Amino acid sequence: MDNWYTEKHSDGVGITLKVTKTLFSGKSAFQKLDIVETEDFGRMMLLDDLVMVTERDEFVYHDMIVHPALFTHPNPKKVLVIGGGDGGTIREIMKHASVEEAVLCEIDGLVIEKSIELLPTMACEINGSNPRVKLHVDDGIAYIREHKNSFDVILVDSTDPIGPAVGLFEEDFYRTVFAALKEDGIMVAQSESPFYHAEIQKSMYQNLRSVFPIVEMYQAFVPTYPSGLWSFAFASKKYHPLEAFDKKRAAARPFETKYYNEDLHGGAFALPTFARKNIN
Ligand code: AG3
Repeated sequence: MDNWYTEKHSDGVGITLKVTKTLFSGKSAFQKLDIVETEDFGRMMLLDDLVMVTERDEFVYHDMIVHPALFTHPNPKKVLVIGGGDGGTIREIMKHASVEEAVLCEIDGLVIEKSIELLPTMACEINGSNPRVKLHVDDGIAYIREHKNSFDVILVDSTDPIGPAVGLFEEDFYRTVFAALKEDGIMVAQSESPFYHAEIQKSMYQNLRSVFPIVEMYQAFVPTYPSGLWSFAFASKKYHPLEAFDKKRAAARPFETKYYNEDLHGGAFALPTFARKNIN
């Protein structure tokens, strides 16, 4: 008897993966958490029945939430991740030698604990082995309120705007992020699918533009997310992601990336017309 898991993307469409084993299934104070073994995509983590990561395609999302900002900022030293309890985002940040300290502020301690136990290829830098990484199990909104003018880069690695992540898409939150960034700081937030989440994107980009002088959307292909076409919001006080980008530095990076590269950096900001229209 086969066991298939479906995340519905609309009332008539979904993505279905064959599950060979359940590794963990439980509930925290915030959400439902499942980690399963799939036939084709390695281990997969679900929060409230939505696909968060799979071992096979997480490199796309984690490369793309981190490297565009860290190669645009000329010297990122202090980086904050809000959410991101699986550790994949921190793993990519740690490849940048300029970064002296990366803080992970994740609201749900169970996500961190189970990722360390069951998703070691992602959680390899949040297991206590790296002194450059600090963990805070805390509400990201409360945390940044208390850290003004502190970070070069803030990455918002959240779930969809339902449950604990709702506040992370609001204008008030972006004002708090703005204040927590240094004078030339950059924020990147995952910004859902241009194909399925037009309404969310419209209000999210409007909210961002009322706070940040530079706001651009860029995209990446994540096979297991709704429609596969995923996006990120690049919001910046000073550095434009294309004009301030040092292509030579990105090309000379002393580490491997599986999706990001210096040519893709520019290409990712070129948007399909329907997506560009929706947010402008
Ligand atoms: N962040 C989740 C993106 C949202 C996925 N949405 C969905 N499947 N409906 C991923 C966290 C990775 N560090």
